[in-house]
Amino acid sequence: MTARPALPPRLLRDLRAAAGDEHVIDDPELLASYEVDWTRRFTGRAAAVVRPGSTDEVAEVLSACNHAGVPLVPQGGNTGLVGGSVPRNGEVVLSLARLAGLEAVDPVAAQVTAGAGVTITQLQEHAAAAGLQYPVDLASRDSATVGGTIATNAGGIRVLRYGATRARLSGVEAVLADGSTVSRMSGLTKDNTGYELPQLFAGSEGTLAVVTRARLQLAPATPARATALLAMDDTDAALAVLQRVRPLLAGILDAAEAFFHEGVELVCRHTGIQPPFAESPGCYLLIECAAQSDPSTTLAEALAQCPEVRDSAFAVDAPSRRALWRYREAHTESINAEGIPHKLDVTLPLPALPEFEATVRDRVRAAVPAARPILFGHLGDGNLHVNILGPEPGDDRATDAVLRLVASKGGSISAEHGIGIAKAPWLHLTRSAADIAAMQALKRALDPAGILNPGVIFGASREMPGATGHNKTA
Ligand code: 2HG
Ligand code: ZN
Repeated sequence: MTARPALPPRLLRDLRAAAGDEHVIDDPELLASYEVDWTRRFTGRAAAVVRPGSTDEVAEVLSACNHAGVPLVPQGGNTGLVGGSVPRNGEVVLSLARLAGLEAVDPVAAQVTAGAGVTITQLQEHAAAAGLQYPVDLASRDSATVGGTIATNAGGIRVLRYGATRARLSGVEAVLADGSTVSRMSGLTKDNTGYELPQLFAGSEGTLAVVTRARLQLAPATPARATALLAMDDTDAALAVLQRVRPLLAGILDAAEAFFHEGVELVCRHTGIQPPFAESPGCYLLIECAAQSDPSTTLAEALAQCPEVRDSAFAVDAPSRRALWRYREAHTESINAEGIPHKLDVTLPLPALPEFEATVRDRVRAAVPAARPILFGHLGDGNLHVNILGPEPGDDRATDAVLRLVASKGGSISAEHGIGIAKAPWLHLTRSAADIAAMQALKRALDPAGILNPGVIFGASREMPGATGHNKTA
């Protein structure tokens, strides 16, 4: 790892004046947890961590860094999986954790204003207390934050019903690289007055602006749930079931998740739980319905129409449903317990997904014979998480093979985790040269000095501002 760079003394003074002495951290021991990501694959030195407590303080921090030409890495819950929220090259880490304000729910508009540092669990509990729900849901809900999920347009397990984070955004307040604040927080359903900045910032991975607050659209609560774990011969059969039940479960289908023997074996070994079925099927499909009143009869009747189902487990009460979800949600932690994975998060057009699933493991092993691929994901969205254990963190041969296969089948190299640092070299596989040029033009316009999350999305290309590090005034 590179040595820790010192900040210019004047900038250090400005950061302390902006956020307060105790919220500028440069003690190496205290910096450590901000410098490594959740997978342990991405790590680097920070010059310092600054933890502003308000939008105005964020604006002062950005203005000072912009003036000094010192880059920042915005960080929320640090649950990202593509290296976009940890420092690479001595940047300042801008932690948004203290922006944790949650205003009262507006029950008429079913909206709420939340600070960037509010966690998804806090937001969900707040919405539930008002008889509503925040339907973006993901396994990292206890740590992932409003700001981070907007910056990455996080998806999760209910996208097939509610859309990803972008679909929840009624407004955003954000600070631009020069310290100016843009704000679209009125929550108006209709407002066609030029470029919609909140939608532009969603998924921009901290490269265009720093989100400080958001106005979020909630949904009616769906307290009654029913969950089925199904054993299928293969992914083709799982897709056939999904196609058959979708119209029968219209308006109540909340999740359709797939996983495979390799993952269940790992989850059982890691967590100590028993496999769900006596015989391991070719594909597991987890279906959940949610409604105002008990959806279990509707779900059971729909599944009775599906001859593809070989075996099933059904759950209605919360502990039994949690037990079924555990097979799916414990994948990430169980993989992490085995080693440092390469994480690929891809979408395929649904008709191409079964063949991809059937061939991708061989492609991985052809690239790196000792590699162990583990697949799981959000079947309803055509989104598979291809985790690969075995290759060294810097060995990209298996990644290259998988992402090229995805591109050849008309898919995307990132369904929900974003490009970050991890996938920047492959962006060109599924975005055209014109697309990339337009995105770079936006980046240059909003962040001419390149201080916001340099290297993320576009890589450290020489044409991009800020690509060469930050020694301007050091
Ligand atoms: C999930 O769907 C997350 O659980 C994480 O997107 C996926 O660990 C992964 O690769
Ligand atoms: Zn996912």
